[in-house]
Amino acid sequence: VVGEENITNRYFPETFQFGLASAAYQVEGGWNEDGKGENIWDRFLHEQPNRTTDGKNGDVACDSYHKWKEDVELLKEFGVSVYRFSISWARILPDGSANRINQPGVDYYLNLLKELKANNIEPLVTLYHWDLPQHLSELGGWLNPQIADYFGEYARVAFSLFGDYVKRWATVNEPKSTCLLGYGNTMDAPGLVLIGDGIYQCAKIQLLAHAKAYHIYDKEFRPTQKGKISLVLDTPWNEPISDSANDKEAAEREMQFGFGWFANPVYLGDWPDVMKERINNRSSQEGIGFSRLPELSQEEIDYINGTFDYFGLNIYTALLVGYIPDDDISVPNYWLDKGNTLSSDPSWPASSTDWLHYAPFAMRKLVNYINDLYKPGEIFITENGWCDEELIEDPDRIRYHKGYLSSLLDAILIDKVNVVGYTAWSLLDNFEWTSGYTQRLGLIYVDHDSPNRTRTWKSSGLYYKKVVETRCLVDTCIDEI
Ligand code: PNW
Repeated sequence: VVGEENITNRYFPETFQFGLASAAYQVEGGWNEDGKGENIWDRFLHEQPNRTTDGKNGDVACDSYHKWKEDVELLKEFGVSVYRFSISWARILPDGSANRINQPGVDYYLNLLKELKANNIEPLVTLYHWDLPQHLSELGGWLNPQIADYFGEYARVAFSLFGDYVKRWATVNEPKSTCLLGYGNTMDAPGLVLIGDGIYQCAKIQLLAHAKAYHIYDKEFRPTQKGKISLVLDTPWNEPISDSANDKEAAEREMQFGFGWFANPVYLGDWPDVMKERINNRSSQEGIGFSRLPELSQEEIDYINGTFDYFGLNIYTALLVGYIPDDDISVPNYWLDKGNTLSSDPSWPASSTDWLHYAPFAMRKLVNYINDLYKPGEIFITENGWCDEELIEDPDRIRYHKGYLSSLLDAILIDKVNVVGYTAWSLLDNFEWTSGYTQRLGLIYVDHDSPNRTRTWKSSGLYYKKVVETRCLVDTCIDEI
């Protein structure tokens, strides 16, 4: 299989950090316990249970709100040095506003952070993994520019309460997913369909929110806490479907619309040119007197540009991208703005979910692309994982992590890209958004029918534990230890 030629006895550098990742709504449960406020996912799924495949929600999830000690125990058994988790905004600020702090929620995260510290596991803390406080959604959510101010206040509270424990922060997780799935189609909360305009406003406001949190950290906390802060972006690797100039250009445009949309303002300044041109042109052809892509003023460009200390990357898969003519102006729509056909190669093994295929070369190509174009200094792989249905013996997940980690090793050892860590998605089989509990990405199996949410090691978990211990991917060098 492509990418597996080089799986030999090579070692990850001593300083490379292995870890596991999760997110609050997907694991915590305790949705209304001890003063937690309601968030958009609580509201979305309580009102419309049919949004998920199995009709289930995150009310209990993996019950990590009660089982956090057991989670840390598992992390310790893995031997990992980093755990990526997210804070539930409404658990510490029930209305989203810093005027009311919920102490039991704060204590939950302090307990978790102290337990991690006692076990020598560093936290990588995400401030926003999609669970906006419901009150803020009623103010317009990510369409209201003032949400960036609320986010800044929330970030300040988090830095001051938890910052002594946290050396690596992520502000927002996958703003593209928040905007496209939450505001562009009915997939995610809050379930709005503003695919031609709202999604672009959402993007701008999330970038301003990220930048606000970055500047607050930079000025008020960095001098004493000395941590790093960035945001987490995701993209598949976009491979042209043929060698034709049109398809190559389409693949690059796909990167610009799907990744540069957020990466360019933060790492280079301003939206990608191709987005500005196409959306402006199409807006005027549609009869709109301004671009649906809101302009970034010079002041906003300067405020957002450079707000990173590393590059947080979620990478799962690859796509084949093909050119289609840009002549359909029937409706204002992101997918038409971008153009392109997307498909996957029949030779890439499929997972149980349609968007995810085994394409390990994607890892090496993408980290090189980022390193060359954005020059972030350091890259941290914040998510990478495989999806199946209900397996404890899961050889395909072993193949996945082995293949992608080998591809990453090529980038580190051969291409000299500075990738400093990897948190596999995910520690546990958790609430997989609109797939409910039917799609599983954990390295630890969770019995979601047992009141205890019993955790069981999968064969992939045992494999990853070996990798962490030996810093190597195959038995031949595992034997050398
Ligand atoms: C991630 N893609 O989203 C999310 O951050 C997690 O919360 C989620 O559980 C995980 O994926 C698995 O779905 C992505 O198509 C979904 O490249 C799709 C892609 C990337 C990220």
